[in-house]
This record gives sequence, C-alpha cells and structure tokens, in this order.
Amino acid sequence: MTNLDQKAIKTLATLSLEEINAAKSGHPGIALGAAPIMYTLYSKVLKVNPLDPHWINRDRFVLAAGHGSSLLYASLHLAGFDITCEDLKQFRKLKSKTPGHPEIEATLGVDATSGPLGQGIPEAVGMAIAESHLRNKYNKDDVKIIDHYTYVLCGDGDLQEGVTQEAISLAGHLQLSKLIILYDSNNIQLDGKVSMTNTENVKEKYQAMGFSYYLVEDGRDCEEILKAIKKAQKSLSPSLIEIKTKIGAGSCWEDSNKSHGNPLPEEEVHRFRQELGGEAFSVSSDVYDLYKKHQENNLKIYNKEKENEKKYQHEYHNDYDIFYKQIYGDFNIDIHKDLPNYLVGEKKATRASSGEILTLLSQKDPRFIGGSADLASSSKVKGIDGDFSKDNRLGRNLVYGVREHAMAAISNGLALHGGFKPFCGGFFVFCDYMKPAIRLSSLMKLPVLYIFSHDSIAVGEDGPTHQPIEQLTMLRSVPNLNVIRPCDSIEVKEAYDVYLHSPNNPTVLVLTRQDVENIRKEEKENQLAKGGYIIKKETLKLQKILIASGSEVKLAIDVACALEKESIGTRVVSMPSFYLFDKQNQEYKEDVLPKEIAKVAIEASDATHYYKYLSTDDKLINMHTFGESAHASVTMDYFGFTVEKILKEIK
Ligand SMILES: Cc1ncc(C[n+]2csc(CCOP(=O)(O)OP(=O)(O)O)c2C)c(N)n1
Ligand SMILES: [Mg+2]
Repeated sequence: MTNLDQKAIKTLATLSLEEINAAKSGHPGIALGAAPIMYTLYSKVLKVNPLDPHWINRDRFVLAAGHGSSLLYASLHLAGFDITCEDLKQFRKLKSKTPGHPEIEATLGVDATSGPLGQGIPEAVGMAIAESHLRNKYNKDDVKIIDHYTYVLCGDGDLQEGVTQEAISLAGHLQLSKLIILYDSNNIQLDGKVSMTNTENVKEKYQAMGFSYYLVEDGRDCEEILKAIKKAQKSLSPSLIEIKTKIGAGSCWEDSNKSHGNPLPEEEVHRFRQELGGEAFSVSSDVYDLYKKHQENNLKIYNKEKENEKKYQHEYHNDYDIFYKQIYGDFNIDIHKDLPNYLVGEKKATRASSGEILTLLSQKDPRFIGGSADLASSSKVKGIDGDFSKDNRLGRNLVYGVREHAMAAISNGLALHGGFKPFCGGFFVFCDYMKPAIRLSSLMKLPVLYIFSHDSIAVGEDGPTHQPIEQLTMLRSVPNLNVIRPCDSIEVKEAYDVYLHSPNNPTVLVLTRQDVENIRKEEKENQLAKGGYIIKKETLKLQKILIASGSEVKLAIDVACALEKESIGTRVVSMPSFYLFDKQNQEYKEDVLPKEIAKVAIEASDATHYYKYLSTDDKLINMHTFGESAHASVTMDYFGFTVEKILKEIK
C-alpha cells in the first residue's frame, strides 16, 4: 500500500466525517471502517463512467449498508460523478443530491436506494441474474456487449436479515459467478457486539450455500482487498469476501458501537483534517489524479465497448434490433390484437386469464422475466423459455422456492438493472412476507409487476391463515403503488394494458382463485384505466350507487338488479384501482359518484379506503374479522356476502 493510497483513504474518511458533522447526524463508524473498501472499489475496480452513469454494461454497486451513505457520496465525488463539495456540505438536507440514505432519483451513480437492511443483497442477486441472462442471450464469440460484475457492500446487520439468507441460498444454487459480496465484518452493530447474538462460522455457512469465501484479515490494507476481489472475479461461484474492519477506525470511538450512528466530537473531525492537511471539504490534487487515472482507463474501456456495440449492430443487426428494444425501447403490444378476446358471460378465474395473458406477453416481449414462490401452478405466475438455472441462463421462469421476500427484492434488482419487466407472485395473503421490498419498488418507482391470486375469504377451506383481510388496505396505502383488483377477465386484460404503459410505478394484480363471469363487452377505450367507472348504469331514476371491486362486482350487479325490481334506480361502479380513480379529474369523479346519491360499498376484505368516497349516511359492507375455514360459498354466506343478506343490510 503506497503513501498515496493511505492519503486517499484518509481523504475519503475525512470528507465523510465532515459531511456528517455538517449535518449533525449520520454514521461515522462505517465511514471510517469501510473507507479502504470503498477506496479500492472506486479507484481500482469498478467499471463505471461518470459521463454516462446509466451505461448498461457498467459494473453495478449496491451499498446494502445504506447507512454508509456519506462514504458513497464522497466516493462518487472523488470518482468524478456529478456531486460537488457543495453537495457534500448539503448532506441530509432537503432536496439535496446527498440525502440521508442513498436514493436513485437523487444522485447519479447510485444504483439502488438503500437503508432498509437486508434489501441490498437480494437486489444485487437480481442484477446478477439480469446480467447473466443478457450476457448469454446476446454475446457472440467475436463480440460481447454485456459483461459486468455486481458488487455489494454489506455489514453484519444485512447478513442477520432473513431475506439475505434466502437470496444468498438462491444465488449459490444458481452459481451467479459475477456477484461479489464485500462484507464489512467489524463485530459491532448499533446496540453492541455482534457476538452477543451470532456464533455461526461465516466461512462454512456461505460455502455451504455455494459461495466462494475469501478472508481479508486486515481491512485497512487496500492491496489485500484488491487481491481478494481479483480472486473473486475469477471464481466460478458467487463470492463473499469477509473483510475484518474496525468500526470508527482511527477515532476515539474505534471498535465501539458509539461510533455507529453518532457524529464524532468536533475536535476529532478537526484532528482528522489536520493530519491530512487543507481546508474542510478540500481534496488535494494528487488524490483527485489517482481517481482520474482509473476513470481514464474506464473511458478507454467504455469507448472500446461502444465500438463493439457498433460492430455488433453491423454484423448481427437482427439481434441488435431486439437488444436495443429490450434495453432502450419498447415492443409496442396492442392488447386488442395480441391478447385473447374474452366474451361476455364466459366464466374464468382471473388468475387463469392473468396466466394466459402473461404467457402471451412474455412471448412478444423478451423483457418479461419472473416466477413464483413455489406457487406457479396455483397462481399461474410463471415465466417462459424454461427455468432459469446454472445450465439454462435463457430460461425466463425464475424458480424462487418458498422465498417470497427475496423474490420481491430480486425483482427490484432485475428492474434496477434495466432491460426487464420483472413479475412475481403467489397467494395474496403472503404479500405480507414481501411488503418491505414492495415498499422499495414503490419508493424507487420501479415497474415491477406483482401478481397475487386467492384474493379473499372466497379462498375457502384453507381457512383464515390463507384468507387475506388487511392486505388490500395495506397495499392501497403505499404511495406510487397501483393496486388493481379486476372483476373479470376483461378487466384483467385492461389491467395488463395499464401495466404495459406504467414505466414509473409498480403494479399489483389481485386475482381470484374462483371462476368469475365476464360482465361487459370489451371496448376500444380502456375502462379500467379510469380506476373506477360505471359498469352497470341505472335504468330508473338514480337513487343508489353500489361500489365494489373484484368478485364482489358481480354480486353488486345482482343486488342492483334486485333493487331495480323494487323500483330503486341503482348504479354499479366497478372500482378496480383507487390509485387510478384518484388521478381522474373532479368532474369525472363526481359524474361517476355524485355526492348527493346514497352509496353502499361492498368488499370481502378490510376496505377502509372506500370511506373517502362515502359520507356518514352511506354504508360499507366489508370484513371486520379474520375469515373461517369452510367452502367458499359457506364463508361468503356466513360473512354476509350474498344478494339476500346485502339487500337486508341495505334496507
Ligand atoms: C431493516 C432495518 N432494521 C434496522 C435498521 C436500523 N439500523 C441501521 S444500521 C443498524 C446496525 C447494523 O449493524 P451493521 O450492519 O453491523 O453496521 P455497523 O454498525 O457495523 O455500521 C441498524 C440496526 C435498518 N436500517 N434497517
Ligand atoms: Mg457491523
């Protein structure tokens, strides 16, 4: 390790400390302990181009330990990304490029929003799956257009989270050799020593899951770190490099959890700066030059790869055309031409029509990749071209096993990589296991498609453990998340159309296990896209409006017919998506749901969100308890979801 290496590492650490002390909050422990790792990555390893931060063939880097954000921002600054010293001074301030934890929208060069421990590793697994699929699909013997590594920096906390163990087990099974996890192993976490709660043998544990394991005993030594990374790059398995570091290294709180999340005393930060020299937030030119040298080399690689791409375009123009569309373009699907025609009166479970549509879309659009958590046959959530495996990188069915949480986080990673429309799913009730990752899809505005079947107490005999109650309310409460509960196959088709035109938000489809009847004719204009619309117009003077979603829409129509027989003019509004309905203009909303008309909302679930369309005299017929184990028709009757019982309730 040269003196300049040492100086550069100290610069990186000091900038991070200065950010934290300017903000009066942040995490100096990791910034000091892991500075040599980040220095090695950004000055010697990562293939990135600050002039083209979204370059598809760049190495990906996920800071799973998102609390090390100050270190990432300082690294991006030194590497020449669009972050100035002024930006570093704005650390954790409103609308800065340097928010509290890394956010993809705020900062160019950040590959994943991170902070919730556990999410970063499965996201990196998703990125590595993406790379491996594209590499095997497009590269030719004489010209390669996709070939990069995915690196993650994680801490003890990340590896304690269950979701990382799901993802690592799968990555090892799939032998994703270009995935390299750098483990900042400091035996300290927020509340104290890791040894208070962990005793396992790290090496044996990850080797048993199919990983290569490397140990760097002195995490201050960037040459040792680089050597381990070089070995990992050549490994045929994914790698975990355990790097023994000291939290808060070199400070008065070294090796203490005190340094985890408290700014160091001012005089300590001054001491670091004094030892280094220069003003606060300054960097000496030899340190900038060192990073620049790496970036100049990267630029050569970048230019060479762009030439490769041109050569590829010239020699393999058909493949290039698809590659281009997959990465940058679209496949322009027309649901009216490309998807089946569903007829009024036909009966089909919405999970079944979803499955048919998903397969057809996957055939027409190579960006579709995904699968289910051991419920492909039940939920009809399955990719095509066979199972993705270590022997078949072209398979687009991802066999997740019962690993729901990792499945959702891996889907985020696939979307973050670019070139994919990832989907995943299973039973609706188990979306609980996926919520942290769904929240991040929404925060990152990723076009992940979640497909859930078995959507209500109509699941039947499996009983209350399998009958979702509060899940709709939970997901409807997540900002940016389009939760769609279609009432029939025609609405399913329209829901997929909405999804195809939603590049900036995740979509959730909530589907029935049981058959439902197609209610209306398909129209040129996508009715579901309005979120809520009149599915059955009143034939007499309007006196009542019934609002429902999913399988309860047909029930509402039957109730409306009964009411009209009693000369009560009744309208039925299908409300598949509150998210979309709320985006309509006021005039449309009032047209569909005039204020002065009495309303009844019906949903076999908790349905709190209907209250925003109801007044105090209106009625909400929904679930207030968990379900019961019995045949679907019995549970629906028991909880009052029959025409007779609803009529009685209304009267
Ligand atoms: C899911 C989740 N739980 C809790 C936290 C709060 N938190 C942030 S860092 C941290 C400690 C993690 O320990 P480690 O990864 O060893 O980081 P170190 O203290 O070594 O920097 C905790 C509990 C979080 N960010 N995410
Ligand atoms: Mg730690």
